Amino acid sequence: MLAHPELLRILAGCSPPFTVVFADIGGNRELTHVLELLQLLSSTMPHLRYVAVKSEALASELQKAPVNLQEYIKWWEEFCHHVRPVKVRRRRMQQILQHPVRRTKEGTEICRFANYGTCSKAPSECRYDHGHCHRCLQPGHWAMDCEVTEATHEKTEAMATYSLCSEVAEGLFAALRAGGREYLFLKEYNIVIIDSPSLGLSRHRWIQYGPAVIRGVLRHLDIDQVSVFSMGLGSVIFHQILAETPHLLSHTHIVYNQDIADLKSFPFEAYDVEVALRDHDIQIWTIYNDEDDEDPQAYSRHSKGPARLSEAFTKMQADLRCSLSLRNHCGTQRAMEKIDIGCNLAGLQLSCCILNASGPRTNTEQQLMDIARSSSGALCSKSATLEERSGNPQPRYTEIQLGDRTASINSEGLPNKGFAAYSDSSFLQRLKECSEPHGKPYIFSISGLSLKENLEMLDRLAESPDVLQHLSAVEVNVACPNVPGKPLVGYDFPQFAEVVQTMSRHPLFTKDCVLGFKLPPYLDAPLFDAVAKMLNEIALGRGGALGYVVCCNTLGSALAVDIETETTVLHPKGGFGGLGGQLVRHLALGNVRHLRSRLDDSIHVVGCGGVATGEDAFAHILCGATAVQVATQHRVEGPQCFERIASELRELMQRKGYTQLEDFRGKLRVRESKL
Ligand code: RRO
Repeated sequence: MLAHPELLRILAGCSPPFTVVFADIGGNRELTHVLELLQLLSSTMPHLRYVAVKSEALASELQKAPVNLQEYIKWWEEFCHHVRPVKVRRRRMQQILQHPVRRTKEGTEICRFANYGTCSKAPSECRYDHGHCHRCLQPGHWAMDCEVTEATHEKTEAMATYSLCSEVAEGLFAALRAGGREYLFLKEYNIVIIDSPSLGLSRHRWIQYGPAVIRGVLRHLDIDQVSVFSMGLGSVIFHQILAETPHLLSHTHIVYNQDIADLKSFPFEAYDVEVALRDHDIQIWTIYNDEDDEDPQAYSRHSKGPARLSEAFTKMQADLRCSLSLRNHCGTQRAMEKIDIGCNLAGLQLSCCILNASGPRTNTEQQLMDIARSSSGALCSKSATLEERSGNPQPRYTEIQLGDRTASINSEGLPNKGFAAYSDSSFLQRLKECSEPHGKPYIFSISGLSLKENLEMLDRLAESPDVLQHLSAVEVNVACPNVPGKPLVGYDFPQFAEVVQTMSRHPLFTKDCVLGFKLPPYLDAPLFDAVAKMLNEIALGRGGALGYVVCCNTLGSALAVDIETETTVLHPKGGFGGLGGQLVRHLALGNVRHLRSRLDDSIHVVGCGGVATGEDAFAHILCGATAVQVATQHRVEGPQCFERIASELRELMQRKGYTQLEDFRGKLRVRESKL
């Protein structure tokens, strides 16, 4: 410390300032050194309240000190005066090394020993140049006699905290001291070269004090944050700063040919670096440039030092890569992986409870392939009729934008490729292959124009084992509001009951093939009662094979009006169509809740209506849904919506501490106030 008081000055620049110091020197130090140290401490650290110092000599002198405070102070002053501190001389080597390496125009290194002291070698024996001044690089004199040295000598002395080498840096520093920070930008210099004489070329000292030196310089120059380009061992100093004081670093840094050389251990905690990267939005570009050289000292990323650093960082990145996609929270990824959003839908195992609804983007082979490849938990086809249908005339679909959400009105009129297309075994095989590695249940939606037509389709399926092997469920749509001349079966109770009773007894429905019904939205409690009663009777009384109901299809008789043209927006059926998306979200939630509370447990409820986010899916499940179908949002966003909604659901569950859907399914709490 006495030999390098500048280090203490750097420490003195810390904020908040030190108030207590323990001077860990040898207890047998000479009294003069101890006093010098105390004086140095009190002159550099004005905020010190307490200094503990090990010194046998001082302890024995203090035995003689008076007890009275006034007398003690006087005694101490005389004592200090009496024991004069002896200035510690810098060793010559250190004096020499405080000067940076400089070369003649021809590129020979100039001897610093000859220039600033004496060189033990004769000029002819010394491998360095003895003929030029180290300061002005002119021949004929040495730096000790150089005019430039004379002129700058005082300045160098005055900059005891650190010295800056090179003329650019000196000019820069002078400008800074004169308050001209703009100089940096005007001259396009933004480089401070720190050449601390006391650290010299010692790797170990640089590692030990380098970060403090750099922090001291930054504070002195009033620089809040820096981007770093570091090389070799400098990268270790950078990592130290990163681990200890990441707030000093801006977002992007370059590490070139990093090396920890022969250091036995890392002078920083790899864990702290990882935390700093994560919490401070910092990225590091690591560049390796192996030197193509036979010299064993030549840089190679495979040599021990670089390899050790790189290994530590590769491990870190593995965690960071996961966390980046999840908003930079390491550990979140692992926690998210533990969250299970799979479900058992009436015996069908779904790895994800979010799936597509029959309707949008389910008509063509390509559209179904896209869903197979997506994160949708199952694959549901467009409602099929026996024969192919082209549907109603265009325009038959419109969207209503409500902020960042979308509602829709459609009057498609059941366009579909026909029963055969969706039950072609080779097509189903291709779908299965697209859904690998885990595969997903295939739900065949049918919407025959009569009960007879529906039964005909069931019969054909039952007769085709090569189709059945791919089939997980048949979802009977009794709720299409758009087929001209065909009122909704789901609103025509006697007919609806007959359809359900007849179809649920069909031999197709065994444990390998589940029967579902897609219901229209109901708007009044007695209707829910009636529907639930009818479905429960089948499920309980007759041992029918009823697996689930979807709540709910679009709300019919919606009308989109064009104010400008004063016409209907849609052309078919007088402009009326089925309302879906955001505008039926709450109606769908109500239907899910109403039916869940009335239906036998063996009949599952699938929520459908206005699901555009993970929160929407969560709400459906909270109301009792086993799984959730997406229709309008699938049409708007495409099949990538399933992955997004699923991950939003996971995030929401993680935030709430849920790990599986059972943790909150159907657990909506009803708030009631007493009068
Ligand atoms: O095709 C349609 O017009 C249609 C059907 Br099948 C349906 O079930 N629900 C709907 O809103 N549109």
